[in-house]
Amino acid sequence: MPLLAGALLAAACGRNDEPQLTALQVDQPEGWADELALNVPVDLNPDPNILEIELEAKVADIEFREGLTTPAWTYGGTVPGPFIRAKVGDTIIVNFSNSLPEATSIHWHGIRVPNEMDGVPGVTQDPVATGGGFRYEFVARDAGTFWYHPHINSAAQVGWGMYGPIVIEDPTDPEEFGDELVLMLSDIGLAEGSGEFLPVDTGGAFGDLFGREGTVLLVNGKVRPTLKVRAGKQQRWRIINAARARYYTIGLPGHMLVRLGGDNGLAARSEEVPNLVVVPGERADIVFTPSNEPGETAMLRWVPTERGFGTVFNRPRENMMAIETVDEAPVIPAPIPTELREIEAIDIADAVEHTLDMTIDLNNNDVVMGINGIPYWNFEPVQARIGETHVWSLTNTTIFSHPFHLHGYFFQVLDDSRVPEWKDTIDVPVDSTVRIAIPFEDRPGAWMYHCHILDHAEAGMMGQLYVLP
Ligand SMILES: [Cu+2]
Repeated sequence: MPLLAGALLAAACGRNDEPQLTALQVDQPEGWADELALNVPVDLNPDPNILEIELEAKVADIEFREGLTTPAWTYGGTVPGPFIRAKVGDTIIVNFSNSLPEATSIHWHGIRVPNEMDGVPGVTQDPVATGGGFRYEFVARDAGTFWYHPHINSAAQVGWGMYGPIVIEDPTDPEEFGDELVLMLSDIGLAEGSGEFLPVDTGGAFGDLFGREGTVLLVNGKVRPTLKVRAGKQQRWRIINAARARYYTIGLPGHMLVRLGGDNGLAARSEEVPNLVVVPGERADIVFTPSNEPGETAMLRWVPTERGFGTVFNRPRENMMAIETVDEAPVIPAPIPTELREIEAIDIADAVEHTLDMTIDLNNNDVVMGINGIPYWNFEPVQARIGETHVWSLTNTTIFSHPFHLHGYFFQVLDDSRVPEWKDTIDVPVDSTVRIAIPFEDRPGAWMYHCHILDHAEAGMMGQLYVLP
C-alpha cells in the first residue's frame, strides 16, 4: 500500500472512543484544512476489513450565519454528516436510527449495493419512521468518491443538511496525486438575515421549475472557509455536489486543474481542464496545483452555470472558499501520470435501446415533470435482464438542463470526445441527447433513475428500472 493511502487510512480508521474532528494531513502547511474538517465516525468493529458505525439522523442547531442558529437536519449532528472512508473490499455496516420528526432513509449514491440496501422507501425498504432504525450492510466493491443522503422528501431533507461523504480507497492507486481533501459543496436556503429556513415551497411553481438553490453557499458545511496551501504543493480534491439544485462551475483564474476522474473512480486518463462543471449528485476528482505567490490569497468562486432559462442572467459570482498561499518557499509540482486506468469500451453490438425523454408539462400554475411524459406516480418501468447491455438515449427538449442519475449500476457515456470513465450521474443539457451504455452484470431488483435536481425528481422526473434475473 502506498505510504499516503496508508497514512490516510490510519487517520480515518482510528478506533478512539470519541469521534474526532480531523483533517487529513501529510505534507501541507500547519492546519491547512482545519476549517474544512469533517466528522470521522467511530469504527465499532475490531475487524480491519469491516467499518461498522452508528449513525443517527437528528435535528441539530448549527451556526451557518454568525450568531444565528439553524435547526438543521443532520446525520450525527454535523453538516455534512460523518465522513465514511474505507478501502475496496471492506464491509460497511451502518446501524442507522431516526430521531427526525418524519420518516427517512439512506441512499448510498453511486455505490453498487445489493438492491435491498439501496434506501428507497416503498421500493427497496420501508421508510424508517421516527424512533425506528435500519441496519445497512454492503461491501464496497469499487474505489471512488460517493455520498449518502435520504431518498424520501429528499428535496427538503437534503436541502436542510442531510448528506455525508464517502471515499473508497484503492490501495493500488498511484500515489503522486498529493494530499487529499474532500470538498462537499452544497447550499442552504435561509431567510434573509436570519438563521431560519425559507419555506419548503419557496417560489411556488417557479421554485419547482427552476430548482430551489439555497441562499448560502457551503463548503463542508462552512461559509467561505479558508484553505491553506503551499505554492506548488499539490492537493487532490474530491469534490461532491450535494446541493439539491445548484450546479457548480469550478475554476481558479491563473490555475490549471487536472481532472483524474469522477463518480466511480479514476478515468482512463488525466486531463487538464481550465474549469469544470459538477452537477447535482456528481463528483469530480482533481489535482489542484497552487500557483499563487507566497502570501497571496485567491478566491474559489461559484460561477453561474448555463443550465437553462434564467439561470445565468444577472447573477453575480460568489466567493465560496479562500485559498491562502502561506509564506513558505514554493515546491516543484510533481508530474501527474497521464494513463490512470484501463477502461474497456462497452460492447453495444447487441444492446437493447431505450429513449428516455425528460419532460415538463405546465398546466396553469401546476408543474408536472416526467420521463417520456409520465410522472413518477404513474411510472412504466424499463425492463432489463441480467447479462443484457442497454443503450439509453437521454433526451431533453425542456428549457432546463437535467442531471440524470441511475441507481445501482455504472454506465459509460457514448461520446468519443470524452475520456472514458464510469459514471452514475450525467448532465443532459437543454436541447441535447446524451447516450449512455449500461451493462447489467448482477443484482436484480427495482432500481430508480431520476433527475438529481431534487425539486424536479419530486415534481415527477423519476422512473423505475426492473432488472430481472
Ligand atoms: Cu431536472
